[in-house]
Amino acid sequence: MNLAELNKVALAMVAPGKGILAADESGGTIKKRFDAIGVESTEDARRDYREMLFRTTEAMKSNISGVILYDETIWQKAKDGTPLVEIIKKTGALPGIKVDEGVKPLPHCPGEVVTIGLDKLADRLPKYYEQGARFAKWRAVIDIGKGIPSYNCIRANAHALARYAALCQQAQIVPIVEPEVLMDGDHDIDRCQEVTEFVLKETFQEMYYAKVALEGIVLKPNMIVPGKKSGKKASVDDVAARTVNLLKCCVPAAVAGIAFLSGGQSDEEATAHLDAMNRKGNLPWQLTFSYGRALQHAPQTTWKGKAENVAAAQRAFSHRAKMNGLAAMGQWKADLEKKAA
Ligand code: 5MM
Repeated sequence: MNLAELNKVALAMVAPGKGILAADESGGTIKKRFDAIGVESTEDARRDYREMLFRTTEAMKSNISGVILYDETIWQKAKDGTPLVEIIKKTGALPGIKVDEGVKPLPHCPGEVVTIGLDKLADRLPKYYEQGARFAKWRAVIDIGKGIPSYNCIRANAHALARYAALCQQAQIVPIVEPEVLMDGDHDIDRCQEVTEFVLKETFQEMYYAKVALEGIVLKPNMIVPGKKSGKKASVDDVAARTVNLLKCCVPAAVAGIAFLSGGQSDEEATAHLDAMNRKGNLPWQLTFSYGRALQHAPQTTWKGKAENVAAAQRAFSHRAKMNGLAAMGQWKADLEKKAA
């Protein structure tokens, strides 16, 4: 393992004003997104949609440091035969790959899941590296509900994340470590904070045991927000203060960077929260975005699978990428959204 090189890649992923496009929706998730805009999820439609994003030169060059791809996409070619990874690389962004194989129910823990995919990972990683991937992603899913999460669920997921991260570093690939505490429940913001703290501490402890070099990872955490079904709303300042304070307590300064997931927040909320955190300044790590929905909702609903909407959808993507790029530097202003509208 060349740690200096891993650190260089990890720092490039969180370069000032840039963040990560999470375009790694698995078959079921992309179908859900396409159903919502009336598009049939065929291999060609998925290719056309993703090609459209990767060919959005302004966004890709200025505000996107890397793209997380699904296995299908990393091998796919654009309509003109150019490999999609080459299109990404030409913009200066790094190709990355989702390597987890989704979640399975955790035995004896009703309602809880564990992320799988470790078995053949050591053999798969060099092939992805060969294909151009310089970073990878593994997402653990922790739900909050009555009596959950259990310690068994947190520990099993943290252990898998650590084993994945060590395998990636061994293959000279930067692991994005994503322990996502879902915001879907009816819990309040205090409960989100309590569970996220436990999950982060456990994840870093497991990474310590697995000898993961923190300078060669990017953490992808959730923000501290009340559950969607709680009917409660927290102020932007409260979310930012709680999230930053918690990260300071749980994330060693050696970590190369932090790139948040959006988790189902609205596009503008995800941007405003990131901006407010970066305005606090004086943090040991760069804080940026690794958004899926909060970057893609606007281009998807504009595109609707129609060739005549491509230019407008690319403008919508560029706008969200630019807003989040500004937020990653604490320079976003709400009236920039209104102006664009
Ligand atoms: C883009 O969505 C990713 C893939 O999800 P599935 O494996 O469930 O299809 C997802 O892992 C994503 O990278 C993160 O959860 C962050 O996405 P959001 O939409 O929360 O920013």
